[in-house]
Amino acid sequence: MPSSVSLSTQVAGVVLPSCIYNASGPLCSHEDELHVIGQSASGAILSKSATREKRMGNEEPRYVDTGWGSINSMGLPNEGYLYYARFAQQAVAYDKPYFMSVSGLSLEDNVHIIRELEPFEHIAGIELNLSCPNVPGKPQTGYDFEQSRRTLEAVFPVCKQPLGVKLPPYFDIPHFQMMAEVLNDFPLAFVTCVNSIGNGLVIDLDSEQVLIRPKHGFGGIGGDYIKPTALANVRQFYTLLDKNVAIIGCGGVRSGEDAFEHILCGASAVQIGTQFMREGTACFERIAGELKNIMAKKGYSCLEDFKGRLKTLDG
Ligand code: OXC
Repeated sequence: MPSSVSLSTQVAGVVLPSCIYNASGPLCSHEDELHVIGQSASGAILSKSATREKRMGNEEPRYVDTGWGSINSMGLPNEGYLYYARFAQQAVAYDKPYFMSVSGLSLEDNVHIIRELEPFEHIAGIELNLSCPNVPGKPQTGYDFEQSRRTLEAVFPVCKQPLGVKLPPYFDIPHFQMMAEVLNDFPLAFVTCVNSIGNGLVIDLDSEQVLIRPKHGFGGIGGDYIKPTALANVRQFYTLLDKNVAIIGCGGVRSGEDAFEHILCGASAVQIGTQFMREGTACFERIAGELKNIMAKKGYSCLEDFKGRLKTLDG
């Protein structure tokens, strides 16, 4: 592996030794899993999205790998925010930042959780999840621009750590612009693009059945299917947001090539979800090695050499 190539990056004012790390969701709900991420080549440790109270989540089966990607309707199973806040002290043992994902079930819950995180100084940043598609009866905040604004207006005054948001995928140019207008009014440290594409349906032809039990089979789609959508969202927000907001790419990354494309679109770091679930922590080292090889072949020594430099055909 070329040693002159560096994958180090900065998010929320802290250095990540590698720009490749885990997405919130798979294999990051329990302390033992978080330690395994800490011991791996992952550039950071990111927790499962935490709610105010512990949750069991939706009925099983609720996650299926389809080969080309995944469908899930986990429904935010997690240990409650204090569990993940307390882990911050243990994460100090690893030479990488610890980020906590927060997904309160209401605006009040988000304010409460974020206020209570104040004393946990080892949390390098909070990823506020505005986009879980899997809680029955709870719309995705990120698709409601006014509610997104109200949420950010309420949480920023009580937030002591750097704060970023995880967005749902958008599909229409005016929607990118409307969300960017909201986000540019707040001192966000980073924006993660994208959560799963909500409420897809995957069907088994033989049994003529859906694959997962919750919500009559509707669930969030991740993996290969969503890479073009994820790249488009990274590119749009990289272009539209203030330049000091780091964009974190998430969606369809299974190789160094995929990670390279996210960075070319403007990502400062890249999260791995479906492929991490499939391969475990080995994916971080493998993808980092593949990315370094591509960079070395192209003569790039650091992310800044190509980050955001996507070319279009109009000169
Ligand atoms: N996105 C989330 O934000 N959360 C999980 N699934 C998903 O696709 C979940 O827990 O349902």
